[in-house]
Parts: sequence; C-alpha cells; structure tokens
Amino acid sequence: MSEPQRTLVLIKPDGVRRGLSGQVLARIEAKGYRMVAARLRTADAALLTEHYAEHAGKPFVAPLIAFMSSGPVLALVVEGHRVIEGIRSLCGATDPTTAAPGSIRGDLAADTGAPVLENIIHASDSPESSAREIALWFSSL
Ligand code: IDP
Ligand code: MG
Repeated sequence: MSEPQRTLVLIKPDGVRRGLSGQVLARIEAKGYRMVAARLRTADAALLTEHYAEHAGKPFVAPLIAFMSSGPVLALVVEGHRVIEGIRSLCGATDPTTAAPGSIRGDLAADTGAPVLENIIHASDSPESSAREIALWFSSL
C-alpha cells in the first residue's frame, strides 16, 4: 500500500470573492481527501514571487501576482493517497474556457477578459512542488 501524500491547495481570490470556497472544499472532501491545515490570508508579492518562481520572466507573471494578492486566499494542506495527481485531476485544465465540464475550473470558472486566467484553484503539480509549497505557506508544518 502506498504512503499518503500531502499537497498544497489555494482557493484563489476569485474563488473566495465569489463565495465558492465551500463548494470547492466540498468537492475535495467528497472525493475522499482530508484537510490537515487551513489558513485564510492575503498573500504579498514576495510570497507569490517565490510561489510562482518557475514562471519568472513569463508575460503573465506580473498580472498573476497582482491578481493573487488582490484579496484573501484560502490555503489548505490536503492529504490522501496519490492526492497530488487526484487534486490536479479535480481542478481540470489551466484555461477555464476549455477545462473539462465536471472539473472545478470547468464548472465554476470562465475567461473574465482579464490579462490573467482567473481559475479558482491552485494545486501542487509534483511531490517536489508540494514539499516546497507547503513549506512556503505553512512554515510550521
Ligand atoms: P496551473 O495553475 O494549472 O498549474 P500554471 O501553468 O502553473 O497553471 O500557471 C499558473 C497560473 O498562471 C494559472 O493557474 C493561471 O492563473 C495563470 N496562467 C497560466 N498561463 C497563463 C496564460 O497563458 N495567460 C494568463 N494567465 C495564465
Ligand atoms: Mg502550476
């Protein structure tokens, strides 16, 4: 039997602002994953620059950081077997216009015309990202 994994989930400012945090968390819990930490906070540019370090230099980074610091984010650590892969699958594709119906982004988000894709949720994409991102957002875990 595999060991349980942990992943970092962020309900982005659009999700919190639109009152969708509960729905998103309900989908994660209904899938069978368990929340082990939660923190509502407005992130600053320093934290977000570090969080999105892999995208440094890309044209959407400045609007992405502006968007992600525009209001509170609900940061969650979620646990389960193969949870990193499982939550990415629940999220759907990055672009909410083409994200599959049934996925969080496919069902709950659309292109707003903004310079950055406002797509409700972030989830770590690998065990390495998950360890790095959990340490960044929850330094005491
Ligand atoms: P992911 O969130 O599905 O892992 P990434 O490629 O890591 O997608 O991009 C991080 C975030 O940056 C996306 O969730 C989205 O909000 C935004 N983003 C990614 N690519 C674009 C783009 O081409 N235009 C505008 N915003 C983008
Ligand atoms: Mg990513």
